[in-house]
Amino acid sequence: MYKEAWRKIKEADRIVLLSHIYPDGDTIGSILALFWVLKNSGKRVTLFNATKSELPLEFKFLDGFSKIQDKLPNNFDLLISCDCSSFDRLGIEGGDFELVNIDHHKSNQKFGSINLVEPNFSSTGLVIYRLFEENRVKIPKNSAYALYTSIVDDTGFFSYGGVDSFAFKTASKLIDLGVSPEYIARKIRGNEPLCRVRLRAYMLSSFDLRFDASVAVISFSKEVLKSVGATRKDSKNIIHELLNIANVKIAVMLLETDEYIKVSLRSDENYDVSKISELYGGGGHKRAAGFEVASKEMKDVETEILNLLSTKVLNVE
Ligand SMILES: [Mn+2]
Repeated sequence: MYKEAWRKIKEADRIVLLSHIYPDGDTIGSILALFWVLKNSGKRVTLFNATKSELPLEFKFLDGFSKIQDKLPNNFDLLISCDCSSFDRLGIEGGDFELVNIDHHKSNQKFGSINLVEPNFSSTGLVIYRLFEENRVKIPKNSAYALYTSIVDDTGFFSYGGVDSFAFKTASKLIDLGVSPEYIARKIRGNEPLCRVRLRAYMLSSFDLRFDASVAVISFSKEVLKSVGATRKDSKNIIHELLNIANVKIAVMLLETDEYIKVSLRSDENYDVSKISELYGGGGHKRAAGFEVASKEMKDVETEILNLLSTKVLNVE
């Protein structure tokens, strides 16, 4: 598969690299890592994200970040999607085109003409790394920085479930290529926007505990988001802090937007929250999953999710 995917990519001249809507460091790092390799080999490459205003700015230190645009070129030979579990996460219209789908979500819907999906890898950056390695592609320093960012962002700096020796070995090889782990950690963690800090302060003073304090829940209404000046992107990964509380097994975050309620779930190793996201057509992993619910009140969604968690995940009597 890795050889076939690379052959397909080499045949194309005009290539668009697609990251998913409401992007994270994995999808951004993956497209930027591919970007420099393809650009250096003379391809015409476009970096695409459909929700440009939601780009997390802590990744702006990566070379090429400012080239990410929300318009597709009129003509192209090939699309490559990175870290997207379903076609609608790309934010583009369907059409008659070739698409290489590179991902690591077990819920991936294999919507590409070629699907390079590794559900046991902890980030898509690792799939890109394997693609380069299998095809003996030399990795330039700016791509190495992007891949290292993918790896650390999707593993919470090597601390979430799914981290294995492959993640560490790859990180080690990227360090040998010149990556500074200290620089990347400082750029990502030391650039927290004030609105995010305020959103966290609200969360820590307002969350609820349920089921003998095994589930922590936080809801961010539109009013709350507005009062601290935060948007959806500022809530990214914020609920890990609730999962860190002693005894908490599952953390739930609800976030209200004009169109829907966004639900994020995190759990410890004994609970599979992807069971819930599957019921809503969402995606994710065993310990980190998410989905959106339209046309319902936030309070009702919360009650519904807590009921489902108690019967399907916690198995509370
Ligand atoms: Mn990912």
